[in-house]
Amino acid sequence: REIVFATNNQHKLDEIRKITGGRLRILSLADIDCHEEIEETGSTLEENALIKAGFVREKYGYDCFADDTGLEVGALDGAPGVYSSRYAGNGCNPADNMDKLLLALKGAENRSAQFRTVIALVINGKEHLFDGVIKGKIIEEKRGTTGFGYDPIFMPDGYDKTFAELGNEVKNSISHRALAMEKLVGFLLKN
Ligand code: ITT
Repeated sequence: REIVFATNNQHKLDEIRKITGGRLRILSLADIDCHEEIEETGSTLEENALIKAGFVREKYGYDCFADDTGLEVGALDGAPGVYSSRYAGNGCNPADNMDKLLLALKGAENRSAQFRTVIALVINGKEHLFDGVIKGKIIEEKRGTTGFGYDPIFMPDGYDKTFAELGNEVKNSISHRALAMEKLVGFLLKN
């Protein structure tokens, strides 16, 4: 089975392809000659995931899914959440985002956080949502080099290493994205 994954994030594409293995053929936006930025104007992960998948369905005619992910920090009432990619400002890089978060949590006792991924699937004229959550904590400095985004400061519960230290194989077997993706693959293989 073939389906388009609407993302401009190469790391997400790599992870999704590893998670699905041989079960689905994942086409990228480049594969369908879509080189547009899709504006994320929603105020929830669900809305943004639906905007991205719906855009490709409407403009390019492909069945499609999209992933919107946020890091939700307990002591910050769930921030940065849907704003995770621009926490330190539009066009900022992951290091800026992590520095801002470490500063916001300086001296904080409650360092609990979770990654949440929402996957929206638009297929046969219908929309479906799948989600995945992993709980953990924000450590006090960056550690590790694998993965992307906030991985160097996020330590999943039950581990004493960050996602960026655990490596791709471990991350892809327990992550928010893997949990949401397993639901999507299960749905597609059943329907
Ligand atoms: P899209 O094209 O798919 O929208 P994006 O990078 O803009 O790609 P999001 O809107 O979902 O993705 O933004 C979420 C931000 O959270 C993203 O910029 C990353 O820095 C971070 N992020 C997402 N998934 C992550 C993961 O698995 N580990 C660490 N950080 C992650």
